[in-house]
Amino acid sequence: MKSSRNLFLIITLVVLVAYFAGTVLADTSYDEGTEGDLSGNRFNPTVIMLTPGSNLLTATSVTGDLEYVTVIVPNGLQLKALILTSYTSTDDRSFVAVQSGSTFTEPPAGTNVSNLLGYTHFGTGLGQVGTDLLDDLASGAGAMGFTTPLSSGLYTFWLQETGIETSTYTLNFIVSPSTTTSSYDEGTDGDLADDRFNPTAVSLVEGGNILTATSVAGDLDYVTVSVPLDFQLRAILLESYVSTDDQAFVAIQSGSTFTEPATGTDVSQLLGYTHFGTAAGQVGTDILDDMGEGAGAIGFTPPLSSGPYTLWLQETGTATATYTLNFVITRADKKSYLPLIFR
Ligand SMILES: [Ca+2]
Ligand SMILES: [Ca+2]
Ligand SMILES: [Ca+2]
Repeated sequence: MKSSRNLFLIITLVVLVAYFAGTVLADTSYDEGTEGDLSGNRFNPTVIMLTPGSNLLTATSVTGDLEYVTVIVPNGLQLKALILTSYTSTDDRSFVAVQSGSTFTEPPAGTNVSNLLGYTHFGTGLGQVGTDLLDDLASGAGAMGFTTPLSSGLYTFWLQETGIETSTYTLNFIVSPSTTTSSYDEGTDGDLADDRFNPTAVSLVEGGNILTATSVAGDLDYVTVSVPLDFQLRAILLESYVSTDDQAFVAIQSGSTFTEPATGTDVSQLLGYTHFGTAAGQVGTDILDDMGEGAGAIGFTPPLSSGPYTLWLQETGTATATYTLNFVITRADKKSYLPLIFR
């Protein structure tokens, strides 16, 4: 009875994932449509704490509507890109500028450009939809300029549509670990263990830890990752996913073995699980939070504290799937994680 119910859960999940195919998942998001207009006060901007992976900001602006938003890039992380995901307006461009810090010191009229870290126009008129705006911001003429990525700290953005046409756009703040280590690659290090009682051991270090694996029907992959003392597993970014099957499966348990079998799995014994792949637009996003929401499992909200965790990775279909996961390890105490201003 139990296994058939669990199979039903997994089938339900597959259907749900398929239903949401095409939507872009975000690890954090702010949408003016549901969460209210972004602050118009440059001395008291709306604050958004960025997390590793994808952070969506959707805003609507028109003449007179100023938007100020401060993003926090925690220690150990960096702002890698600012993708213009979508832009809808009869005016083909809006404006964005950025300064370091938690306020925007320059006024919207009589702005001294030399006090800006950077600025750019953005929109359909400049063919930027789907592209990175961070490098455009970095090269704003007369501004201080910067090199990408932007390191940990606070940055305040001033967004504005100066025209009388309403513009609605979505920006994706892409956050990655500031250092990255190659941890395991099946291509060179060999197939991950098929024996759930004797998984392949991978130790994790501060920053990003890259694991690349290939799976197909019949190839079970079990890996035990150890989160060091005083550190946390903050995210597992799906860096890439290549397969004609648009999703594979991953589950996680605490400890250094995987107690549940691959068939007749009792989902309630799992810490979490999720499907992952291109089906639900997860490439570039964190899948650890998706695992924490696996229906019927124990469940968790990232980060996960120090200790061993065992992952069961599997591609159940006949199509080979190759994927790269990035385990993001950050310091556990808040003082070491958040920028100086919060200590
Ligand atoms: Ca607005
Ligand atoms: Ca494998
Ligand atoms: Ca294997």
